[in-house]
Amino acid sequence: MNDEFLKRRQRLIHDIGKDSIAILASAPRLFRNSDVEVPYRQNSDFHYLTGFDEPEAIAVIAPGQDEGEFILFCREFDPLKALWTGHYAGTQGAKEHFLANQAHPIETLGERLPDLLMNRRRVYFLLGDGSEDLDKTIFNAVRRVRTRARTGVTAPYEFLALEHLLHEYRLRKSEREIELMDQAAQVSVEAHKKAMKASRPGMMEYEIEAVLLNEFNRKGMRAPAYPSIVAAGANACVLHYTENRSELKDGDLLLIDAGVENHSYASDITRTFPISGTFTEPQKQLYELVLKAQLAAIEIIKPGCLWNQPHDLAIAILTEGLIKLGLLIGERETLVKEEAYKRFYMHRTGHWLGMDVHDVGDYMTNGEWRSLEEGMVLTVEPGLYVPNDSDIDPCWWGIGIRIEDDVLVTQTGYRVLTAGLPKTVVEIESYMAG
Ligand SMILES: [Mn+2]
Repeated sequence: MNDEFLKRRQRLIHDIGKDSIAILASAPRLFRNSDVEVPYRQNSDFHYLTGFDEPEAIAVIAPGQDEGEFILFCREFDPLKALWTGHYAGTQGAKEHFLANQAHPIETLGERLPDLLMNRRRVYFLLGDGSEDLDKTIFNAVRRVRTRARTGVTAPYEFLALEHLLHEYRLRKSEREIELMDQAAQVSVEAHKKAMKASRPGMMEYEIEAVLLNEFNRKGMRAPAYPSIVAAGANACVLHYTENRSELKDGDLLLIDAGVENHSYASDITRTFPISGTFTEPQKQLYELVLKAQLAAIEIIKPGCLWNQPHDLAIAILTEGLIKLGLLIGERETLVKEEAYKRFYMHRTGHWLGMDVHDVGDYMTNGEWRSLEEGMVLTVEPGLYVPNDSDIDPCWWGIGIRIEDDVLVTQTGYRVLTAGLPKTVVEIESYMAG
């Protein structure tokens, strides 16, 4: 993996050039309460360039720097501290295990930075990533370089958003990244299968959440990529429902939106299935409509397909189906134009997927929807959510359905990373009965 981090830094060095420097900070440690920490998760951009997953670190990429181009400022190793917190790299480890050309104690950043900034024109740094301390340190260092002007030294005068470059890199996944995402997908598929099998009337949503988390943990992937949504019945109509405290009732559907993270790479799956193991007629009709939209949206994915095409296709199919079921009245084109479907389908059909569950990368470039390219990964997740409104036939009330898979754009089309999880009505019913 070190090769890959090295390659990424070399790419950045090539792209920003010798008169530039890039500086980024590790994610801060977060506290849940008093001195209890939230499990540490490295900043995705920092991880992408360094693989160094410790807090209190600053990475400097300095093209052409004599003593080496990758400089890591980190916590100096202290055996007494390690007794409490466990092992960490220290400056020696940063060089040995993370290929830093130079490593210095984090406390020395302020005094060393002016020399690194000297005679460079541009500074690339992450804008708005919350590391205000680093912003201050950078600008202080620039001021100090300016005071040396009379010795012929020049200070940087262009400050650019590093993420603009990095997020383009991150959008196209390497083979190794796809491998990590495949592993995450497989574990999430297995967890969803177990949850499907375990569900029965009378259980609580949190018990099903426990089944998911158990499977994640058992596979050594200890963090979900986002809080799991386990939503029975009408709870499914709350898009970001994470309370997970209701009872699973006979005759209702259960919507599960959950995925694990593997070495910083996310998976993101949603399935909706009947708690009793059998769909009612109205549930089945809506389910098959969402499935039809999802399969059609996936089917058109290939290089050159525009970002919004799967979404537009899903909307057309859902609107058409809602008219047939009597949930919308009117002509398809008009209803699509008026966005009448938004009453039942209010979110987009997908998002980039990568280190962040809603991954980075522009969806539009030069005012146009972006073309999909080989190596990009996106979710396809249409849904329908029917409110308990008096003008709607009560047989549909409170039904919430979403079906979501993770899709890799390949050279000629697509590959569903999350395949192998029951999805059709027949597959789900027979799997739950088996
Ligand atoms: Mn998603």
